Amino acid sequence: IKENLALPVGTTLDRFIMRKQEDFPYATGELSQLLRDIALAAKIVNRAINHAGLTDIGGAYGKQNVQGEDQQRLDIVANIRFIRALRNGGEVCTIVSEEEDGLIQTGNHKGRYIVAIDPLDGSSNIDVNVSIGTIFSVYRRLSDQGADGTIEDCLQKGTEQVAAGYIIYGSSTMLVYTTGNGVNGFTYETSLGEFFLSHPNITIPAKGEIYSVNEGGFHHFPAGVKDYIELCRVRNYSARYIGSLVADFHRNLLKGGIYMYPNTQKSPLGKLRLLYECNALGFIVEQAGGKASDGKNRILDLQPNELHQRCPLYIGSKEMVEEVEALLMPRKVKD
Ligand code: P6P
Repeated sequence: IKENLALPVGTTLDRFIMRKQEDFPYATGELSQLLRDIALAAKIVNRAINHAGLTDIGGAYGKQNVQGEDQQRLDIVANIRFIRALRNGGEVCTIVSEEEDGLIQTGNHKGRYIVAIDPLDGSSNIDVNVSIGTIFSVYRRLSDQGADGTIEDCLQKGTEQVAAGYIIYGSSTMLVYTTGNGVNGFTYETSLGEFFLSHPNITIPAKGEIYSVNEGGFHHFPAGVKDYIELCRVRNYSARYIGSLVADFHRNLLKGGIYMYPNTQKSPLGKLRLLYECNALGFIVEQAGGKASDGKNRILDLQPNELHQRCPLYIGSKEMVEEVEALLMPRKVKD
């Protein structure tokens, strides 16, 4: 299938989605419609972000989300926009959002899909004009159509994803996604209101010379991570950490590199969320030839037990992730 996917750069997202749907004989178009719904919301959120400096939409909202994080006004706007687009699209029965404690039932009882989403990750960077992103993950429901989706529908392993992607609102706005057949990137042309294929068949180099980690936590990291960071320094790798997961991930995906958010004593499972951050980026990175691990296990194999559970994340170039995993293996005590 990959061969005939070589659509020319400049193909619109719509045409690309239609073409990929043709390659799946039993596709009914519902997933295609879902992807269009996400792209629509992305255009609306992009406009809100670009005007944040000029409208009073920036800054803190004065409330905290279920994570205990100060909600930014744009977090709320993005959350509302993606939920509304998915509800109106009709394909999604239930949504898990970083901004909401429990399941969001759309009322689309015939909807066959579940979406887990971080509507605006890294939003504390908005007021300082640093790139931010939306991360999403799509599952087929396990429960029968005709009612709300269930918690079991939402706690599926990452291997069960049917699609995953992110939008990066940066120097240009891009949508990068996979439906399990490679990774493709689309750049938004605001004057036309269209996403155009700009990065067909993205593959991540097997190794790179960029490492992304908050070295402020160095003394609290597991020994294997400290050893790996020391190796990166000795090898004169570039330390690049924007503090915005989507921006750090996107750069490493294109150039090669590793992003690490380790566990510490204070945060034994790290900070990042399995359902709508680690699983989505894990699916994408594997489809691009990379690797995503919690330090020991493949991220996509982890069985979620609760909606907002956290996990440590080591993600990026395959050989770099494997090197950290090796250093994190329990040391055989020399007898
Ligand atoms: P720290 C942003 O809050 C975020 O979830 C990711 O986007 C980012 O990579 C990470 O947290 C930054 O966390 O602890 O390094 O500030």
